[in-house]
Amino acid sequence: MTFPTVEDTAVRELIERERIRQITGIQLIASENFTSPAVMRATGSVLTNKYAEGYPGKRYYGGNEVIDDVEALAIARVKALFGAEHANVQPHSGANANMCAYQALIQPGDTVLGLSLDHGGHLTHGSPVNASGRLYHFVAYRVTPGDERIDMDQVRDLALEHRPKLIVAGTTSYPRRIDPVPFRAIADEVGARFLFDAAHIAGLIAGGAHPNPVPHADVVTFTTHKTLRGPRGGCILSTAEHATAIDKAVFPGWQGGPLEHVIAAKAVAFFEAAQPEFAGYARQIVTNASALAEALVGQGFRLVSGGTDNHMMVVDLRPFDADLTGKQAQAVLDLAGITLNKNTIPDDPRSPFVTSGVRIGTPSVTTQGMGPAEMAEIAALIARVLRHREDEAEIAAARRDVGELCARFPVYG
Ligand code: DSN
Repeated sequence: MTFPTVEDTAVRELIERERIRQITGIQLIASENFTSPAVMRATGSVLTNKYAEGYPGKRYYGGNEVIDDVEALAIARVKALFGAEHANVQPHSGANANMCAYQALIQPGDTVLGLSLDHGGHLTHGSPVNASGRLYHFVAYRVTPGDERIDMDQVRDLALEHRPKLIVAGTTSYPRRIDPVPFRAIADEVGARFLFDAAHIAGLIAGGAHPNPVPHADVVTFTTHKTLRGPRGGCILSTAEHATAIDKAVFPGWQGGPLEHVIAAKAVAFFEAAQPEFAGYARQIVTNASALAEALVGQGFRLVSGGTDNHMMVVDLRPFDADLTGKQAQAVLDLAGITLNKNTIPDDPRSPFVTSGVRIGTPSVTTQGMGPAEMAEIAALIARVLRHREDEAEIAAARRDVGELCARFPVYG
């Protein structure tokens, strides 16, 4: 054995500090979750040692007979979970999955319709600072000024005007249900492909709490670590028609060696999401989000679009306190052990680094076993900290209450 005998205590201590931060604070970032010990075991396994460029049965390295079985198992499980004809489980992230999907479906310079980043879309839906916006000609649809929801008439008008080759649905900070059917109809009307980015809601779809876009979309991309509660990573589902193009776009198109330890952990997560209790978990995420939304409104906050149908809400802080920015709210709530992220609201007068809003999600607290009663407690804690944001003693008292709440719901036993 030639491993060092001296232990790297610095990293061990940092991991322990982060573990304590996670379990003693309220985790409300809509794109995060607590993954299971089984998922973490797979992620930390010897599979990290193996190179496996290629696909099961077609590798560029020897010794992949076990790895082939791991990847084939992950593929079979995710296809069954979502009813997909084809799956690629290799994308390292959701951003990679989207870039691979674009490469498979369209050519550089082609026109694509996607939701504007500042109205809830993702960087990879054509932001000019992202490769998607540099490689492709994105035209943005936006939420309406009135009800702050995606307006399918506007999507259709833009599609008829710009004749995109691809229409992208799916969001990163949009609190409402997205129906894939009208998107498919518009794509068919203008001869476009249809990509659904299900990164945020993959777990809600797997649990039957939101409509499944797989029967309607050419390609569905998602991340495995958000509501789906798996390891950090991405995945692409497609019709059989696009299978070869998707696989070529992932490898050798965008990636080299796949992370087979993460793919094994994805397989574990797909297994867990297929268990009957996962449907209850997915429903509870949505129930908790509704309860938290209602309680926040009761505390004087305005919610973008008036509420939520999914796992998240976007809070417009201005009616609560016109001077309070999202940046300040995030920072002071961090001091109280409440973790969320600043977020632009539609047509935000403040910059994305400052913002007038915050985004709040319920996947993590639901994994901990919290329910509507705790959502009311959390809303009261958020309002208390923000009302007394200059008062160190009050923030410290709230921090203690946060710790007590979390201690009642120990996520890892
Ligand atoms: N960063 C993710 C989120 O928080 O929604 C999207 O990639």
